[in-house]
Amino acid sequence: MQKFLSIATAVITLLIAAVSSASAQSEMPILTIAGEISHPNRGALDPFRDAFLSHKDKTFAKAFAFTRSALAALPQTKISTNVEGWPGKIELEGPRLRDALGAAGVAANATIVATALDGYTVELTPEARNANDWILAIAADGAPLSIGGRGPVWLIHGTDGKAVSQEIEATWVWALYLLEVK
Ligand SMILES: Nc1nc2c(c(=O)[nH]1)N[C@H]1C(S)=C(S)[C@@H](COP(=O)(O)O)O[C@H]1N2
Ligand SMILES: [Mo]
Repeated sequence: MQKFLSIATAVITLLIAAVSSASAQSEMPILTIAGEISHPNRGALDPFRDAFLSHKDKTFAKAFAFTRSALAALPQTKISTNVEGWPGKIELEGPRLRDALGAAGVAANATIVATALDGYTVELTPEARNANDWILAIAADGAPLSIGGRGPVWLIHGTDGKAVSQEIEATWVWALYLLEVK
């Protein structure tokens, strides 16, 4: 009986280990926070595995890679915004930029460069970050953002449904995949 129990315990332990290592590898990261961070969850850029980043001449010694579930596990905020030329008001949902940066251990006085898949970049100073309630939207009107759409992540802030200037609109980054901490 005792032998059976210890074998059963060993099997369960192995299963748990298999499931947890599978879940650690089963979902792709969609947003990387790279550079001067104090809570990295991955190491330096690997030119082979990180081919896209490498092709874009990025380098970093450490980073925090967020899967969509990890972003969805942070407290979620909804904002609404409306821009001329859009079909109407849209509601965006995701974690606060502040919370994601906090999880990665980004200093409050750091400047951040946000880069999208199409190469569009926006620099966010601490002042710009604090001036608005920025979110890392992962869904719009209840539907997940997609790659090929405005995903994987849309860096944006609310405007209380009011119209915004082109200047403000230009600071919102859709197709975001990289935040570099300077
Ligand atoms: N990835 C990405 N984000 C972007 C842009 C872009 O070209 N690529 N253009 C910016 C500018 S200049 C504006 S005005 C708005 C454009 O939003 P639109 O796609 O609805 O025109 O997104 C901003 N975010
Ligand atoms: Mo624009």
